[in-house]
Order: sequence, then structure tokens, then C-alpha cells
Amino acid sequence: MMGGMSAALERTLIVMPAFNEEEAVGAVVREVYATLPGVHCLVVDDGSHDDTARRAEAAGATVLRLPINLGVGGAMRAGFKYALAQGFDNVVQVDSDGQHDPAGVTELVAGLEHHDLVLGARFAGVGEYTVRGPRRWAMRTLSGILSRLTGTKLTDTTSGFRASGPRAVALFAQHYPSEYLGDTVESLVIASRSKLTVAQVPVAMRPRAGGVPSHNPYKAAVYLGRAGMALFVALIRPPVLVPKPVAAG
Ligand SMILES: Nc1nc2c(ncn2[C@@H]2O[C@H](COP(=O)(O)OP(=O)(O)O)[C@@H](O)[C@H]2O)c(=O)[nH]1
Ligand SMILES: [Mg+2]
Repeated sequence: MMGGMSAALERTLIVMPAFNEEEAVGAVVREVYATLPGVHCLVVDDGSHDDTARRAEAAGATVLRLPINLGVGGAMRAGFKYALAQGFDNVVQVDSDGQHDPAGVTELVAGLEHHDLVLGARFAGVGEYTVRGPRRWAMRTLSGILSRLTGTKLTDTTSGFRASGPRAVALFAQHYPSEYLGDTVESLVIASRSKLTVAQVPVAMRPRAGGVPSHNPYKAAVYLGRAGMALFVALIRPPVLVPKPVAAG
């Protein structure tokens, strides 16, 4: 069992989207390597104005520097393309601010044995992460819709803490939404329409280790409308079908 997990971790690329995260990114990269032996770590520095890239590199990560800001979705798509080109089977998104506990990655990757996409859900009874106001309401509504769509109960569809298996990596390298806050939601629609299977596992969420969140109250208020439209657009798009990979060995 342990051997199986470390082999799976060696085939896993941790992708960390980062925008002006110089305060936290170095420690997060170090924690990822300390917690997950054999894993590779790619920080996608999305046009930061600070020392993010240098600190990530100093901590041992491979750094992909985007010359202009593409947003989290654009950065993740670059990460998926990199993973595909370098022959990684799995991608796990871990935020650069320290909110995602690398210890949760093991369970997310274990879930890939049976599913194409495994979400780390923050409200499934572990930890104390809370969100208030319209963002919370939006998250609940979206979770209801997406649970029906994916055929499995999802309670936290906006979580970026998630693992993608080979079929999801191939799909997301081609199609990954880049709209603000729409990436997490719309990618689930794209996955379910491409007949990928989705599951969730409970994870604890921590406070940021430093720096400032990218959200502000106005943007969060616009979130539900945006996400709703993203959902609609994703639903009218023709599905992308990904062939099942031939089993190795
Ligand atoms: N690539 C990229 N990453 C971003 C951008 N904005 C935020 N991030 C990263 O995305 C992750 C989540 O952002 P954060 O502001 O903490 O959002 P929250 O945790 O949902 O409040 C962090 O690792 C940020 O560094 C961006 O414009 N581009
Ligand atoms: Mg955060």
C-alpha cells in the first residue's frame, strides 16, 4: 500500500498557481517536498510583481513564469500542458498561500485509483474553514447543481484543492476555463460532459500563511452570476471525449 502510494506520487505533478505570493510560496514548496516524498512541484508564477519566482525556485520548485497575468485558470492550463508534455500521470493543484495542507494530497491521489477527478472538500466535517455571505450561498447553489450533473454528492465545488488523473490531465491541457472563479466550477462541467468520474474527499483548510487574498467583496458579489453563466456556457458546448488510456505493463 505504501509502495503503491509513493509510486503514484512520483507520477504526480503538484501545480501551484501563484500571484504575488512571496511571503508564503517558499514555505509551501518546502512543506510539499517534506510531506510528499518523490513528488514534483511546478509553481506557475502568473506575472507577479514581487519575489515569488525567485523564492519558489530557491525552495526547489520548477518555476514557469508567465509574462502576463492569465488568472488561476490560465495558469492551471499551462500546468496541465506541462504535465502532459513531461509525462506525468496526475496533477494536484495546491495553492501557494498555504491554505491547502499538503498532507491531504495523499488521499486525493489515492482517490484517483477509482476516479478521474478528486476534489478536496472543505465543508465535509474536517477543519474549521467558513465562508459567509453571497459567496457561501453561491457555493451551495452550485454544489447542488453540480452534484446532479456529476451524479455524486459534492459539497464544495469551488475548491481548488483537487487531483486530476490521466484522462483529466489530457482534457484540461486542452480545455480549462480561465474566467475569474469560474475555473473550478466550469472544469467540473467539462469533466462530467466528457464522461469523467468525479469524487470528493474531506480536507481541512488552513488560513493563508501570509500575503493577501485575490478576492474583494465586489468581485465576490458578482461571483454567482459569473459562475451561473459559466455553467450555462459549459452546458451548451459540445462535449470533448477523451479516450481511456491503455493500461501500462
Ligand atoms: N496564477 C495565478 N494565481 C493566482 C491569481 N490570483 C490568485 N492566485 C493564486 O491562487 C491561489 C488562491 O488564491 P487566493 O487569493 O488565496 O483565493 P482564495 O483562497 O479563494 O481566497 C493562491 O495560490 C494565489 O496565489 C492569478 O491571477 N494568477
Ligand atoms: Mg487562498
